[in-house]
Order: sequence, then structure tokens, then C-alpha cells
Amino acid sequence: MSTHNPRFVSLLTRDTLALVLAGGRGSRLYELTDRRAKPAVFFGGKFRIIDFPLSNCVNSGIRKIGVLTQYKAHSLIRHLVHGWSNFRTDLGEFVEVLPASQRTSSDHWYEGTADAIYQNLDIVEALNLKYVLILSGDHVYKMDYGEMLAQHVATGADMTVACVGVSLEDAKGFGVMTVDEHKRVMAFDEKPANPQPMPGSDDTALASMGNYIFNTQFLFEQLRQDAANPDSSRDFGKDIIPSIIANHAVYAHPFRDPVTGEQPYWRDVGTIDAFWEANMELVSVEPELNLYDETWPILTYHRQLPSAKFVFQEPGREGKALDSVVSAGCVISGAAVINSLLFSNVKVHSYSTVTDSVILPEVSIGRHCRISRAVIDRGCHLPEGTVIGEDPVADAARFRVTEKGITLVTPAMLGQ
Ligand code: ADQ
Ligand code: ADP
Repeated sequence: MSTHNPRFVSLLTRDTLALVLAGGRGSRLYELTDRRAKPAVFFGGKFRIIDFPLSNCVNSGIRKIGVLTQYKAHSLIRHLVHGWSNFRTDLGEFVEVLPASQRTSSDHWYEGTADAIYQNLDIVEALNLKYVLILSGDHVYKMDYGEMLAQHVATGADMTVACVGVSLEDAKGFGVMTVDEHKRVMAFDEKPANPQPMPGSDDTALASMGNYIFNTQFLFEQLRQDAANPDSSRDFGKDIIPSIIANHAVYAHPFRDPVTGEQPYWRDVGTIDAFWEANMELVSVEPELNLYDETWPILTYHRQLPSAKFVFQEPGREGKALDSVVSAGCVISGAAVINSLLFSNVKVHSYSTVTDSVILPEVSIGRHCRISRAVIDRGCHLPEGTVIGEDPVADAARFRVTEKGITLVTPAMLGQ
């Protein structure tokens, strides 16, 4: 197809199936992912992480979407059913859950990420679309996948890998690649012990975002070959990409702002510290991630709830929130919330203070509590007089305290 056709990108996005990999545990989030997969983890007041790749698809014009689940999928599936199932099927739009269901004759659940797709090959085949966009369900960012598709077609690639620059230290946790001057991938190392910087830089490596575009037929061929290889761990980063770069056209697509050329916001909220930091960033005056951008709305499921309420009890006992994000259904009564992010339905009672904290939905904070630098999981009821964030030793005895001194509290830790 000619890249001069004015409908170039929209014809590509219509011919694309997005498959979101949403089965990972996110083990470095510890108890925050005890009962939910990482893509179902809450983010930014009313969202879940998976809302970002899903919204990116919709905003990019890709509306045929499968979500591949595995680990602790109930919370995720409930979210998808409530929030993401009202697509226009009559227009060919859908979000479908593809659970690990042993659809092939093998007797195991999904192994690596390639196996997750392979096990759903019959479904993908039946849809008969020209391109497959495989997305990690683990990251928070706003990206127009149409640009990546346009590059994929313009370069004549068999496969395109989206990439970002990351520090050499962080690069150890990613697939790291080397590209030539045409962005063709020449080498790909999954989680290298000694990542090499990209040319022209001392401290930045080119890392895979875990987002791939494949020509559908090419994907089928590679998955079938991989499935026949007994030594493969059935993973895109570990097996498929390294095995195809020598003989096939694999290109990197740098994630950049088309106007400024800068690398946009992209976060892997993979640890409790990163989770706390990324949420706290949203409380700042001008966060890098703009959730108020009407040209790129982040969609989600949210219950119909009454508005947030602030109750003035008496002088010295004012319900207030300063430099904070407060979601629907919250009631702050005679208490102070400072530099914090409250998800839906949080109740903070008199004489309490919440500072520098991220409070997930349905939490109640009793009277006379002092909570600082904490992440409080969904459904916790903090009893009257609870103090968190002042005595790390006492906190560590009951809760999880991170390297950076953030305290994670879950209902199980409170015996609830
Ligand atoms: P990792 O993130 O370490 O590296 P992985 O744990 O496989 O790879 O997770 C990738 C995505 O797949 C996540 O969204 C996860 O939730 C999901 N997932 C994992 N196993 C799954 C399964 N069996 N079924 C369904 N979904 C599953 C990968 C690449 C690197 C790249 C980073 C970017 O291998 O090359 O740099 O992603 O984060
Ligand atoms: P969310 O991620 O939506 O906050 P919940 O905190 O309600 O989800 O829990 C995630 C999943 O864990 C639920 O969908 C349910 O399957 C399961 N679950 C909820 N509460 C408990 C519990 N007390 N013990 C064991 N499993 C639970």
C-alpha cells in the first residue's frame, strides 16, 4: 500500500489485531500482586495499569483487542467485563479475554509470552487480519501505535519492536538491542548481565518495550517453528527475536514525540517504590503524565459514586486536602490529606493526617491516625490511632517496608 494514500494509517489500524499480554505476576510488587495480576494493579486514582495499553489501542484506532490472561486473572477479568466490554461488535470492535485454556494439545498452561499467543493461534487465524500488535500489559504510557504501524509497513519489516532508552543499570531487566543506521535490529540480548550503551551515549541502552508488530503470516510461521523446538522457552525476548534477526527484517521503532523528538513518559511500575513514586508524581503541580489530555483520554471502568466531600467539623478540625488527588466517593472529615493520592471511596476520619501516601480504593482511616510515605492496599481498615511511617522498625514488624522507606499495608497484614 502506498504511504501517500491519505488513509494509509487508518487502513493499517483497521487491519490490526492487538493482543495484550496480561498474565504476568509482577513479583517485585509483593503483596500488591498477591491477589491480582500486575496489569490489574490500580494506578493514578481511578485506573488500572491495563487501561493504558487498552486506551492507547482505542485512541490509535485499533479496536480489535484480545487480552491474554493467566496469573490471578479474576480481578482483571472483572475489570475488563465491567469496563471494556461495551464495544460496537456490529462495527467489528471487541475486547475479548483469552484465558490460558490449553487450547492446543499440550497439557500445560502458558509457558513464555510466545506460547501465550501460540495457544490462541486458531482464534487469531480465524480473524484473518494482516498485522498483529503484541503489547505488554504492564506499563503506563500514552503511545500512538499507528505511527509504529506506519513505520512497520514503510520499512517492509517482518517484525517491528518498540524501544526506549533506559539507563545501563535498568537495561539488565530488559531486552537490549543494537540497531544499524536504518534502525534494523542487528543484535538482541534478553536481560544481559552487561548491557552495552547505544552509539553516541555512555549511559543509555536501547531497550525493548515488550511491544511488537508482526505480519500475521510471519508470526504464525515463527510460532509454529518455535513450538517444534524442544529447547525453546517459548518467549519473544528470549527465543523468537534472537532467532529471527539474522534472516528476517526486524526493525526498532523508537518511542519518541513526533514534534519534539523527546522520549515521552513510560513507566514500568514494577516495584513498590516505583509504584509509589509514579503515583506521587501525579500529585505534583505539572506531572509529566497528563491525565487531563482530552485528545488522548484514558478510559476505565469506574462505579457510579458520589463526589468527594470535605467536612469542616470545628476550628482545628477541618477536613482538607492540599496538593492531593482525591477520587469520587471519598469523605475527608476533620482530617488533613497532604501531598497524597486517594483512590475511590476512601474515608479519612477526624484528627488524622495522611501525608505523601497512596491510598487504594475502599480504605478507611480511623480517628487519630498519622500515615506517611505509605501505600495502603484496597479494603484496609486502619484502626483508630494507627501510626505508619514514623518508626521503620515497628512498621517492618507488621508491614512491608521498602528500601526507600515506603510502607505497604494490605488487609492480610492487618488480619482483615
Ligand atoms: P519481561 O517484562 O521480563 O520482559 P515477561 O515477564 O514475559 O517479560 O512479561 C511480558 C508481558 O507479558 C507482561 O505484560 C506480562 O504481564 C505478560 N506475561 C508474562 N507471561 C505471560 C503469560 N504466560 N501469558 C500471558 N501474559 C504473560 C519483556 C521482554 C523484554 C522487554 C520487556 C519490557 O521479554 O525484552 O524489554 O518485556 O518490559
Ligand atoms: P481488586 O484487584 O479488584 O482490588 P480484590 O482486592 O477484590 O481485587 O481481590 C482480587 C481478587 O482476589 C478477587 O477478585 C478475588 O478473586 C480474590 N479475593 C478477594 N478477597 C479475597 C480474600 N480475602 N481472600 C482470598 N481471595 C480474595
